[in-house]
Amino acid sequence: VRVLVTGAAGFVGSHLVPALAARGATPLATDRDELDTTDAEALDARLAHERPDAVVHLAAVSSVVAAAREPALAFRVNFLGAQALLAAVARRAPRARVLLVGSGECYGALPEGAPPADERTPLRPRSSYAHTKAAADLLGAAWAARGLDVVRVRAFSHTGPGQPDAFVLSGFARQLVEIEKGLSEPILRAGNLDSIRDFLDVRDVVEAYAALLDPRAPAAAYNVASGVGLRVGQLLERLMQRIGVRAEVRVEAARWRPADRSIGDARRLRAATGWAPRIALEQTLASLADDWRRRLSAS
Ligand code: A2R
Repeated sequence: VRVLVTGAAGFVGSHLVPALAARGATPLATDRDELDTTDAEALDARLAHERPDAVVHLAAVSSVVAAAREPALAFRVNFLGAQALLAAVARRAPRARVLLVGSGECYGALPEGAPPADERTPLRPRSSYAHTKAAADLLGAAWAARGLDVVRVRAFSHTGPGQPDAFVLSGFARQLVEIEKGLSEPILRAGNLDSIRDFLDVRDVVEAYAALLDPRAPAAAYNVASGVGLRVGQLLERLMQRIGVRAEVRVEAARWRPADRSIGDARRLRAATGWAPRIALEQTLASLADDWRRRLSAS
């Protein structure tokens, strides 16, 4: 199976490409320099040339903060990029399965006491990032209704080795390892620690994506989630214990967003593919710490 991956040089792509190869697939990895997904002609030519069996669309403005800073760019890449990709697939590889990678953020904040969001939960996106991803999800549904084999993934938070420090747990791990190495004062800068998040290890997430490429999994929307919500502050506490450093936590206005609650129900994914997360949170936190120790010694 030949799988074209957009945004393959990013965080998830760098885990997905080897995972696909390990399963015996042939990943056709493209990064932004060789395939700009906002360039409809380039996409069309690439699809015509490769005629892949499947496409995993990762290319995106992937951070909530970056999308808030430049919403028009985020729409161009996340929504118009998805449109250009789906149109090119429809023309050039109409039987290919397309995994449109979206976000659990498209459900917005779960009310206190509400169960984890399943795929029938209404989309109530609250940030520019979530708006672009919810719009791309609806667009994917429209193309599916016209007969394209589109799987809409709604991935909740994920982390692991290689993640940029703009993402919360990776940013905490970097700061704590800097303190451990004596590179900075024992002060940890954070945003709102009261948000509830559902975290998976990126290595479990890419296994879910690989499983969803199996044509026996019905084309639909799928949450990729652990089903467990934890306070960001509690995650930070566990990371401090894991790394073995204490720091004074300073909540900074620039990082602060109102607290919200995001937890996903992935029973549909489990039923369709047999997927289950394998990596315990403690192992993810340990990998993040080791990765930052490596990255900071290299630099
Ligand atoms: O912005 P860069 O230079 O880091 O490149 C990113 C790339 N990208 C693009 N690729 C092609 N054409 C574009 N117009 C374009 N704009 C950005 O997509 C980056 O290499 C990749 C996305 O990777 P990350 O930012 O590391 O995101 P991550 O965490 O791997 O997330 C993958 C997907 C995204 O759709 C997220 O929104 C979703 O999972 O959660």
